[in-house]
Amino acid sequence: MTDGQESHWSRHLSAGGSAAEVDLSAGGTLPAVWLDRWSADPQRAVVWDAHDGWVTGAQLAARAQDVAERLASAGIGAGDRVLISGPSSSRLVAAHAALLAAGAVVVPLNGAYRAEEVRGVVADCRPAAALVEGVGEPGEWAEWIAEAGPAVQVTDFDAMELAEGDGSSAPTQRDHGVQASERRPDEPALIGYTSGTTGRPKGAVLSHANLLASVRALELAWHWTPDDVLVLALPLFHMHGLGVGLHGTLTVGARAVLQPTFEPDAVFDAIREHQATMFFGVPTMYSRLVASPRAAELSALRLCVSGSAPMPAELHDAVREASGQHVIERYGMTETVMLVSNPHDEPRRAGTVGFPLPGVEVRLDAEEILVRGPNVFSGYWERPAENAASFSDGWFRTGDLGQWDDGYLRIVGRAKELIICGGFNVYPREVEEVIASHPDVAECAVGGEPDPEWGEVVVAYVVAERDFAEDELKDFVGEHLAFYKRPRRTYRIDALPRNALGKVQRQMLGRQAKP
Ligand code: MCA
Ligand code: AMP
Repeated sequence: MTDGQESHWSRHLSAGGSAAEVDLSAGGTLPAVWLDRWSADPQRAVVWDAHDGWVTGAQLAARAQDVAERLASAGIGAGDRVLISGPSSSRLVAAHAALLAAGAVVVPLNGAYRAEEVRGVVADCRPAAALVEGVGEPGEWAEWIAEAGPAVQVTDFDAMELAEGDGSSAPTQRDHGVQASERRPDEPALIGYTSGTTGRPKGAVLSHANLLASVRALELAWHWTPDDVLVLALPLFHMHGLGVGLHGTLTVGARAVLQPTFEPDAVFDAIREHQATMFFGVPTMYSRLVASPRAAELSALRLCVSGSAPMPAELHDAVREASGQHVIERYGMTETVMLVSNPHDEPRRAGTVGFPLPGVEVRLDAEEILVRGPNVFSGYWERPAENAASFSDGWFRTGDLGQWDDGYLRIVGRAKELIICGGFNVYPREVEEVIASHPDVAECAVGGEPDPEWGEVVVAYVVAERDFAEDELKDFVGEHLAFYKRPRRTYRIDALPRNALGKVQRQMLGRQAKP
């Protein structure tokens, strides 16, 4: 950590210590901390969902114990990958806790994934089981999973009618609080998939220590306490909702109101009914909240945090004018969980993502942001070549470009080919491969166009013998990939702009487009 970075946190941590003295590993692992909390204060409400209302620590622990026993009978234990996907619910939370306590490596998947995306992940990480519900049409996911991994046991969070294992690798059935205490911080805990620049899914392997360090840093930076109530309308299959919102809540011993979809009115109702104190969202959510006649109700919160995509300065201003809230913008990645945040106590600067979080070191290499710290993953699952390219002397190359602005980090662009639409990441290559498979497309390229509501939207440039109806390629892509990867517009062009080496020059694409 540079001197400047460390002295910032020395001034801001309520403990008054230097960042180097802060124990980001306190408690050992997430499941150990959670189960300790649930047994110490069993009647305390922890998460709320519309089906079950407030669920206590004792109830979560009992459900997690049930899942853990079924996992054990099925022979699933330490190191086994297990897919999990479904709308946010307390049952999903209990299943997630059970998996972590059992030492399984959780692989959260977006429920909007289509066949090719699901099969790609299954083929890559070879899971032992999949806990999925409320995703796709009935039976679709089971079929897709079976196509790529015939031995994978597919079930839902509660039924858990997993086949009996052969006993050879079955962990003994015992209290999963004991199991949780056996987890080592350096064991893998979670694999977060990203499509990557090659179009092939790649899984970022995060250890228990990585996940814990990140939430401990946020606990300090955002003064997160057991008194906080978070309205959590982000999906629990990406790092923002899961690694920040849920893990933070459970680790700190706070409470969360889970909402399986984002509806501004439901957010305002939750703030009122549950005396919520915090909201975390992507910029698109803030633009919808601020457009509501109820926007002033955000003023009841003590903290609003935005991330996953850049928040425009005008949106910061609009939220402030409507509600008095000065949103904390922060920056993170699946591979690192959270890295940098605007401060709690000092001025928050719109257009910047703030200071490196406690324990995190950030440096710039020709504008590329490089990071190091206890929260940073150790590599992608079985990708030695990509791992070698992703790290330089132990520093992870984020592919994002930044500049320092009086100690605050400003993100000024991306070196990687990534489009962020409504907080969801889209890698052009993956979409291009699908569009190129259309029989009437000779060549294509995919890019991002600025958009006031979504930040960026996906657009397609095609070389073809005929025109395409407005939604034709959008619908075609939607048959193969999740909804947010569909191009919103299609431009027919004469030829893709290429450089002398034949590489498509994406920055030239917009200029080629015909109206
Ligand atoms: C919905 N649609 C989208 C998106 N969301 N299209 C592109 N990109 C999107 N993000 C489509 C719908 O299918 C529909 O299409 C049309 O847009 C209108 O949908 P609408 O009902 O308005 O959308 P919604 O269901 O209200 O969803 C908007 C949303 C959602 C709530 C903002 O996109 C969302 O949950 N985003 C958060 C993603 C997230 O969690 N990212 C964190 C990644 P049609 O009309 O054709 O049917 S983790 C990360 O990035 C790192 C770690 C970090 O720093 O946080
Ligand atoms: P993901 O791969 O889904 O974890 O997305 C991580 C990427 O989201 C980062 O590499 C950034 O490009 C982007 N990102 C996250 N937070 C911000 C932010 N506050 N401002 C700009 N970009 C962000």
